[in-house]
Amino acid sequence: MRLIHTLILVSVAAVWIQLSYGSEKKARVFFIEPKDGAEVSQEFVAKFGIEGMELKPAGDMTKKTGHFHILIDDAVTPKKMPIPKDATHIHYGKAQTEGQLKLAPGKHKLTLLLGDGAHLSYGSKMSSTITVEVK
Ligand SMILES: [Cu+2]
Repeated sequence: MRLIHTLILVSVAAVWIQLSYGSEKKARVFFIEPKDGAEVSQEFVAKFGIEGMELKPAGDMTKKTGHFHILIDDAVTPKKMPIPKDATHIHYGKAQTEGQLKLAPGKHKLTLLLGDGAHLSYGSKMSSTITVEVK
């Protein structure tokens, strides 16, 4: 009887660890639109997706939450570093899940990056980069 109880406890613990570790590991951000390599017009709407973490407006310091940023032709801000606020680093501090972009014709690299309530980068693990061809 005691052995069975121990076995049940161990398997419950194993499932719990797997679930919590699994969700942590799976957290990601991604572009819903446009798709990588897509042709877009100079003004277009980008849509953002997130899994395993939650969106909160800037200023909200709840753990494992944040807001989106779009980096235009720029490198991912290193983890825990402040994401600059300039023409190539756009903040979606109201927890928006889409934004209108205006780009010059040609090839552009767009990086979606999650930052916390204080605009500190979650690093490359919480980023996603695509290339678009602006007509
Ligand atoms: Cu920000």
